Amino acid sequence: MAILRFFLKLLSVALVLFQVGCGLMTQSSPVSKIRPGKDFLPDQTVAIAAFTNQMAEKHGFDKLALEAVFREVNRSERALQLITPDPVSKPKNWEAYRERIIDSSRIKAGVNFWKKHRRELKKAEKEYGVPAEIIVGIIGVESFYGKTKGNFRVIDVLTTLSVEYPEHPRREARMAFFRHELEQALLFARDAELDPLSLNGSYAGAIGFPQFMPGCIRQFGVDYDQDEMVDLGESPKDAIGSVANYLKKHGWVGGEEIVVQARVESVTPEQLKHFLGQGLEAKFSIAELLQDGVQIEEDVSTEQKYGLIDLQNGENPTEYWLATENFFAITKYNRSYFYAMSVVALGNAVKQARAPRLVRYRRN
Ligand SMILES: [Ca+2]
Repeated sequence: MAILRFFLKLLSVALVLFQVGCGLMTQSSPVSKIRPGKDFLPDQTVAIAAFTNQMAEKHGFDKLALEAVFREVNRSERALQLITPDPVSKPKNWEAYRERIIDSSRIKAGVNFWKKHRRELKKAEKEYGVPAEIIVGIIGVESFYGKTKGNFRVIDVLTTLSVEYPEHPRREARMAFFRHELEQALLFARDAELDPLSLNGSYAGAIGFPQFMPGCIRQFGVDYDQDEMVDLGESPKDAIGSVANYLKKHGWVGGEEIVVQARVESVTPEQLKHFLGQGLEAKFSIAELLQDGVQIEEDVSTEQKYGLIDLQNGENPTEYWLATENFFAITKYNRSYFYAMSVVALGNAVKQARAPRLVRYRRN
C-alpha cells in the first residue's frame, strides 16, 4: 500500500508539473512561434498571439496554419502615417474638394466604365433601384474605376492598426474596429479559399473597385458575374452588384430624389441649427421646412422626408441642400456630406458626358 501511495503521489506531482508546464507553454510558445513579422514590439507580438488563439477557439482556425500566416505579416509604418489625421484642420471647402475629385480624366474613365459595364449597371438599377450614375459615382470616387485600388497587403495594415494607432480620442475603439476587420479578412479568405496574404487594398484595408472593408464584403458582397466568388479586386461586375446591394440595404428607395438645392436666408439661426443638427437621417417633412423659411425652386415630393445639409465653402457662402434618405444612404458608405455630394456630382457629370454619344447613337 505504501508503495502504491508513493506512486500515486509521484503521479500527482507529475500531473501538477505537466499542467504548469502546459500553462507556461501556452503563454510563451505563441510569442516564439509567431514572431509576427518584422518590426512589431514585444507587447504587440503578444497581442497578435492572443488574437491568433481567439481565432482558433472562436472560428476553429488551424492554429499552426494561422501562426504561419502571421510569421509573414509585417508592421506597416506607412499605414500608421497615412491614418494619422492632419494636425492642421483646414477650413472646410466643398468647391476645392469637388475640384480635386471631379476632373476631366475621372469623368472620361467613368464614361468608359459605364460603356463597358452598361448591362450590369442596368441590371443593378432594375434589381436594386439604384441609378447607374450613383454606382458609377461611388466606384469613381472610391478607386478611380479601379486605377487606385491600393497596393497594401490587407493583412499587414489591419494587423498593424489593430495593435497600434496614433493619438486619437477614440484610439481604443479604432483599434478594436481594425481587429474586427482583421477577423473578417481571415474569415473571408478562408471562405473564398484564398491565401489571406494575397489580399490587397488601401492603407486602411479597404478592398477593390468599391473599397469595401472585409466585413462589408462578407455582409454585402454580391457575386454579380456568377463565377461563384465575390471578387471586388478583379471583377467590376461584382463591384457594381455589391455597391447597389449595399445602398439598398442602407435605405435606398428606387425612383426617389436625392438632393434639391435650397436657400435659407429666411430661416432663423435657431431653426437652422435645429435642422442642421438632425444627424445622417432625413427627418423633416417638406411642409415643416418650407414653413420655417427654407426655399426651393423645384417641385418635390411631399410624401418623403428630407434633411437640410450644409456644404461649407471656406471664405465663400455655404451651399444648402435638401437631402432625402437616398442621399443619407450614400453617407452610410462614408459619413461625410462632401463625400456623398461628390458621388452625386461625379455620377451626374459622367451621365452628362455620356449623353452626346447616346444622342449620336440614336441618330445613326
Ligand atoms: Ca464573381
